[in-house]
Amino acid sequence: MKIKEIKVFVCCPGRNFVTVKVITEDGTYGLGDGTVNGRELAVVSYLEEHVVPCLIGKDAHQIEDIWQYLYKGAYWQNGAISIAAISAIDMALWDIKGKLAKMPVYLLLGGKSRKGVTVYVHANGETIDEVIGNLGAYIKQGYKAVRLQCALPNSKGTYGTMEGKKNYYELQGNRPLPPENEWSTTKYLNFIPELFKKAREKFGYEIELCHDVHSRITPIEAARLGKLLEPYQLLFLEDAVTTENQEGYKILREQTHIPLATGEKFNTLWDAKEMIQNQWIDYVRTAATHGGGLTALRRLADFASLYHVRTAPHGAPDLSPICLMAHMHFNLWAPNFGIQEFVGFGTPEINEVFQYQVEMKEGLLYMDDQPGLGIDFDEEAAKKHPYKRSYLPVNRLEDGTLWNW
Ligand code: GCO
Ligand code: MG
Repeated sequence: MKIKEIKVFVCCPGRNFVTVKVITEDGTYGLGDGTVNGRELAVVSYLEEHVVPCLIGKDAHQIEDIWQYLYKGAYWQNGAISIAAISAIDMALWDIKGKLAKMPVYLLLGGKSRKGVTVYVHANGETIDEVIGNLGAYIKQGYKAVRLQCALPNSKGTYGTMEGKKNYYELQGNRPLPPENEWSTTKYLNFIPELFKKAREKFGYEIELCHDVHSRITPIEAARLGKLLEPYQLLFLEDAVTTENQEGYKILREQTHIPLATGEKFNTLWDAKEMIQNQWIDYVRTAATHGGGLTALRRLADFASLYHVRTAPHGAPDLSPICLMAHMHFNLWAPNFGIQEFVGFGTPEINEVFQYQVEMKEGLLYMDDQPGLGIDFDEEAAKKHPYKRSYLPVNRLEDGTLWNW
């Protein structure tokens, strides 16, 4: 089944998304997400200039060969932009394969390992009381796992909080230049354990809790945080330390028994190889959009399963609903699936552009069985929301030193 045309879209229904549509000679089409937050047009250009011309006329069924062709064949294997482009094509090809086979993609992966997909949602806030209030509301709705993030008192912007805005999706759109946040590790380490103490005092130990450090501290500081948080029995502590140096997780692992998660920025299995095979982490959080699509995630999950590492795919607002749907299939299949990050059902603008059906019951997400990934993209609706240049914030220490955001 020959590939006839590939269209690349970038739209901003509240935030920017890069969408790929691969169309075959019989008119069947598949969709993929290639969004790299703050660098969207680099992926568009990589696809349009360097990928699309090579794929016209190729057999859409040969997913593995196309993956290798775009990865090994480029010579420049790695990198966030090129992998996002490969990921988008890969998702679209699985979507096509499912549609042609008249089967949901999870059946092609090997079938269901579970009835639904357990998710964790985000309770954010400007104060501990606000976070606890939001946590209570999620528990009432039936969620079984919640990530807690709280603004540091007297700080200029804290990751994961809403800066007083209501809509978490909008927050990451429309920033024509990078805003600047401020960071103090001392303030953070002194403050954050109180959040979890209060959460456990109020809601007990049945609700699963997690927290994202966003790679701002060193291994030994993270070890201290891990110890401080141990009494509150987190499901996991995410991105305690940057991952360029995988050995950082060894130090952390030796000091604390808090479960560790990382991987949202991994582009290949090799980025995670040492941490997984040494069992320094418990959850690998790589997303289909940033880790090479379903073809690569499948391989990552199988490798991780040898070492008791579970999958917990990244599901931030900058991953489009196409990625969410790809994850639904992956999560239903992966025997070592752990949990899916979930930021909710999308705004009316997002849902006007992307049509998909997921439903939450008692903390698990379900979808209807549809051929392929089960999502559609409305090109006309997307045109109403043109791309807006937008950046993630940058972070500085109180003395002005540039820090990880
Ligand atoms: C998460 C992530 C996100 C990232 C975002 C960057 O755990 O959900 O850390 O919030 O910051 O995806 O684009
Ligand atoms: Mg994260």
